[in-house]
Amino acid sequence: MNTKDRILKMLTDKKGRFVSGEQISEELGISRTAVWKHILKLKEEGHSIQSTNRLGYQLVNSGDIYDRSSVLSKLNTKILGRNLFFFDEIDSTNDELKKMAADGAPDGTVVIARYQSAGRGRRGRTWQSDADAGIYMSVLLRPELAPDAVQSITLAASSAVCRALEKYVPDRMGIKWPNDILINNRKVCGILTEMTAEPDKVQAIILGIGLNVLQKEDDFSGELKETATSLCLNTDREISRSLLVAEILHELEDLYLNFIEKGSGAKFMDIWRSFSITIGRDIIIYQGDNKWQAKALDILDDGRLLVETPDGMRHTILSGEISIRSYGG
Ligand code: BT5
Repeated sequence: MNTKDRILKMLTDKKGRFVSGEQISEELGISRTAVWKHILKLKEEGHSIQSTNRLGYQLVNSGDIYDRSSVLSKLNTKILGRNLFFFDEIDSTNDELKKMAADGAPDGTVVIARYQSAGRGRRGRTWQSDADAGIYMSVLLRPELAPDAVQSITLAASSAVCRALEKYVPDRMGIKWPNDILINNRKVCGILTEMTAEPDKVQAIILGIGLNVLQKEDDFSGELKETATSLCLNTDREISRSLLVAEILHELEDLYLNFIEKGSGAKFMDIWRSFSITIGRDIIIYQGDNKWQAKALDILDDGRLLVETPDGMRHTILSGEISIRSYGG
């Protein structure tokens, strides 16, 4: 294989993701200028290669291009994503959007990044946000709601993501309370909802969605090797991240506007329940240092989980972590 073909092979192996000029030059023992010349030749030959100074080169077909214009070209929402910011790199899309919200950004503003250097989960945990592997997106909502309605918005978000993903993964996908979307019991998506509010009124809800899309098994490190998965590891369908973003925003807008107009979350609660892998299961609940067993009976409209302990007592839980004892059983 000549050098040019080896470059094409490297790009093909990583299709849909960027390979840096530095990596190619090191692996093939050629200068970065030489890499660039070979890339030009490949483009002349008709290969569709996207290049950016910072990230390098990426083999694409038109569906794979992931940037602001490609998302906008697929968007069919009225509000969500109409004010759209797209970053190559950012600390956390939630943090960026929080600043924009404080500066008066409108309802429906969306921030997307290809890479997050400080992606966050709940309670100070980290969200692994490899460059160009996933969707890292935050949505600003400014509903006329009381602060305690925020948990409902989180349920609307997980329902919307499931609706967008179900054609890629028709079965084996489900929601673990409150917000983890799992495929075959491995986490593919996490949602981080944050809020600023006055005592009786929400000012801004920042809904952060982290979705693993193009990661291969080797891309996950540490505990995630056992616990995480990506969409492409579970589907044979072509995936376009810009289309997925547009689909998620479309589903979310549908559920959000329905919630606001009707004053009821019945629509997304039905969807949430249909995707739930929590209801009906024996679970372990972790709250602070305490850990207890129960059976999950239902989810209430405000997002609390209704459980029954072995002594027959019923309780509701507003927050915490659970693990499912009888998953798949
Ligand atoms: C979440 O937290 O699941 C919410 C994650 C939200 C991430 C998005 S990305 C866009 C926006 N900007 C941000 O900075 N954040 C949001 P939690 O339930 O606390 O789960 C965190 C745990 O999930 C970690 O402690 C790991 O165990 C696991 N984890 C981390 N990265 C993961 C990944 N890429 N895939 C699957 N699991 C992951």
